[in-house]
Amino acid sequence: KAFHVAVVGATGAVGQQMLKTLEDRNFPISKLTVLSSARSAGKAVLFNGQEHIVQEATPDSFEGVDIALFSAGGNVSKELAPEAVKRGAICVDNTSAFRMDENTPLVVPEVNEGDLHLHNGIIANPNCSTIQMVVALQPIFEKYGLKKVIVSTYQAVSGSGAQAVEELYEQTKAIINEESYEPKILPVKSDKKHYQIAFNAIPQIDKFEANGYTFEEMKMINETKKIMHLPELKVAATCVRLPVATGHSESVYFEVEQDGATVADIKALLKDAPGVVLQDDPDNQIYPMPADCVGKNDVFVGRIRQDLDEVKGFHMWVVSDNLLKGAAWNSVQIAESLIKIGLVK
Ligand code: 11C
Repeated sequence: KAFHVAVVGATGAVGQQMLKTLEDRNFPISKLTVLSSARSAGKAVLFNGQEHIVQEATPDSFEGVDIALFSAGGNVSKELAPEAVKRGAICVDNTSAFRMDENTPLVVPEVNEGDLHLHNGIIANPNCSTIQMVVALQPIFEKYGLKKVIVSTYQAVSGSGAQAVEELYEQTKAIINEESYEPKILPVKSDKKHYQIAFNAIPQIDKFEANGYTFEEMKMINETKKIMHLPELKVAATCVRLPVATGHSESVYFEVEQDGATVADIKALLKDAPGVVLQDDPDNQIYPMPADCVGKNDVFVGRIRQDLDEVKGFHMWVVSDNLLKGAAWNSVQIAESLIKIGLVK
């Protein structure tokens, strides 16, 4: 069986990767509808070598759509995902609009595919930095339990969209050529101040909440607990933007519950874990790096070490393509799971 698929936000950094991922997976599509906000309507996108003109998304755009993949910002999802559901579509939403809604499953197939059964028309796709961390933590949790997670991230600018990638390139060129370049996009386009990202590190991703954490940090904390069904898990996060175009990296410290876990045990678990590639051989300088992970769907893990003071504490380095497993691939993977389970009408 093939399905009428709509991609909302088709011209964006994630939307483009969604189209490519649908192509690469040979997803069973009978009809493709490409949609966007009014700003990008009229642009052309390519799918399987054919040009499709992007239409402005309206409630009626979803007539006859079976599966809608949303990545055009939270406001578009809030307004239009319920309209798509009313018209019989099942929606996979890659924005934060419904992630913490208790009636909406938040799904990473390697971790909680079963939650798809609880859907009410919308399935939320988690934040990119959360996804790659939980894929690596889940096999460890299943065998040894999990008490505490402390993560520091090293995030790529494409997480902030195509304009941020452009800013990194243009700013880097300008600085090398000793020309001036005024930062306009990063760390957060709509915030008061903007800072240089080229040759820099910015400890702000998304705006600040009243508690001193950023929204990105709170997403990692709250989404991890929801996806892993561990409301009591202790999680802390510090999220930092680096001048990397694509590929988020994370230094993850975790404490397990059971006694007796060793580095060799954890490596053995991760070697066979779904969606994980173990790259951990310090003697041969083998460890994951974003430049090697771009374009790949997996989560890459290395640098696994036992903490020197806490016997149940471990450190690991987790890298993944934020636009693929962090967004487009996880969304398409959810859609594939929905079909496999028989949840698409
Ligand atoms: C970033 N993680 O790297 C963000 C992008 O909630 O889907 C993804 C934002 C989201 O800036």
